[in-house]
Amino acid sequence: MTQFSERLLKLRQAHENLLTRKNEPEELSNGIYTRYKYPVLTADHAPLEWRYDLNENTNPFLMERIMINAAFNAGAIKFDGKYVVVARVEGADRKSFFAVAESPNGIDNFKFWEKPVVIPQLQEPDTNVYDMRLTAHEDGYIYGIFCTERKDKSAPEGDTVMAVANAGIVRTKDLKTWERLDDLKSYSGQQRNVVLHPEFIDGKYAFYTRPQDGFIDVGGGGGIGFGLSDTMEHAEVKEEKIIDNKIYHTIKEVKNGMGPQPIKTPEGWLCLAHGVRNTAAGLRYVLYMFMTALDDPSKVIYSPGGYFLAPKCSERIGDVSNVVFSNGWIKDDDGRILIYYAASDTRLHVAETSVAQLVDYCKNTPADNFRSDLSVQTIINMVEKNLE
Ligand code: M1P
Repeated sequence: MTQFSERLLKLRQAHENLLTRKNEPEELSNGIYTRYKYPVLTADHAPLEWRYDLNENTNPFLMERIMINAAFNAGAIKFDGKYVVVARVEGADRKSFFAVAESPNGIDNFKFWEKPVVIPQLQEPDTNVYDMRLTAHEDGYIYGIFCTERKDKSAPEGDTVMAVANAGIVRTKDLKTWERLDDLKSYSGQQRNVVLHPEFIDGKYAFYTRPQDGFIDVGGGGGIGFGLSDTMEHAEVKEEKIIDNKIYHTIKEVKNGMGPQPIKTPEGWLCLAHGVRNTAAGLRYVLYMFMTALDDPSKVIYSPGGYFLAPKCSERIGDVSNVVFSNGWIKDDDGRILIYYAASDTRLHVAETSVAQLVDYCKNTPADNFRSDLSVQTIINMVEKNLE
């Protein structure tokens, strides 16, 4: 056996072991959801064929020719009985792209499809694309709303950082061929974290938005907005109503953004979002939840206080540390919900819960009263109830 074949065998074995590793639930959960021990997707899950030239003549050292840096923020959908995620994969060249991975059970054995997703380009190409939210809309299409980033044309000469973010839109019926539609047109600066609601509202397409003044800073904008569009082919949101604002001294003090497409329950729409606050060590991203009215998804009916899920242990460390971010979850017919959340812009994890647990969480978690003395009172109320 040549050195090349020996190395290839080892690489294939290690890859197979990683892909087929059984995941394990944490022993004692918080009762709200159960985390699983191993990430479901990492950079190392990328197929060897993406990374190595497997021809001994042209790659005698069997070097990695294309390095993959991370696999994280993934949209998710149950498709043909499989648990499917469309992950944000980032190469060593810093470019993100989308790739589909599927699993038979949603908690392990995720395997990328043969090739990454091809996103057709508009007249002005995307420089970078990321964070796709998947919505199976009642119009029959699966839509992917993602962030498209391009250099800011108004940047002063020599500024190599200024960028503009907007919502790109694709649709598909098979997750293989994606039709590109016009980017979302809105009138409130830049957009990131845009999500399509799965049902028509007043006969129109409904979008959750996140208006922002700058690329990183939301500035005077921010909050989760809600707006309607007549079409998807030329989506345009003329008015955005802020339905969940950023608030001083909370987990969403700096900014927030919708996570995945909301999940319908008999008691309202379950919404998962991320909130960002500042610390001496930089921004901290956590997940939080709220519920909106069944007949009016722009009306928040339950708003549990504080975070729902925050970075823990190894999740805290990565390319952008102290971040959890979710843009995908899947509801099974029996009410089980799998939440796909990424840790520190590096790897993708899963947590398991159910509709019943999340509705209970939203209805019965005390709301934020915005002051320490009132938080103390909330605890005392609970203690007194327990002493009764
Ligand atoms: O780095 C943390 C996250 O930052 C952005 O989210 P937001 O627009 O809310 O600040 C996105 O780039 C996201 O992909 C990333 O995980």
